[in-house]
Amino acid sequence: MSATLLAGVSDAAAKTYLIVIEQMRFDPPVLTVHRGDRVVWVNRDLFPHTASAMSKAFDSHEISPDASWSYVARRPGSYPYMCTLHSTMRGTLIVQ
Ligand SMILES: [Cu+2]
Repeated sequence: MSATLLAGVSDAAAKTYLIVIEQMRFDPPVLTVHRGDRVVWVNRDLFPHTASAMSKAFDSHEISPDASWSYVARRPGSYPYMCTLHSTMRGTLIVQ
């Protein structure tokens, strides 16, 4: 396989990242991804949470216990987000 083809494969390889919601926290609280990557929030608490960008760029709405919500990051930027049900729960998604 040529170097050009290898580079092409590498560029196309979007990754998937997991953010665990547990004990009223987003873990990790700050996550940096690249454009095209997928971010999955999984709720391991016994009650619903949301991952809602302050800018409204994304909003999971309620994620039930043991459920997850995924989002493909398309636009570069820094996106602070919160749980609209528990205003102390904050995180930041950084898209490069
Ligand atoms: Cu919450």
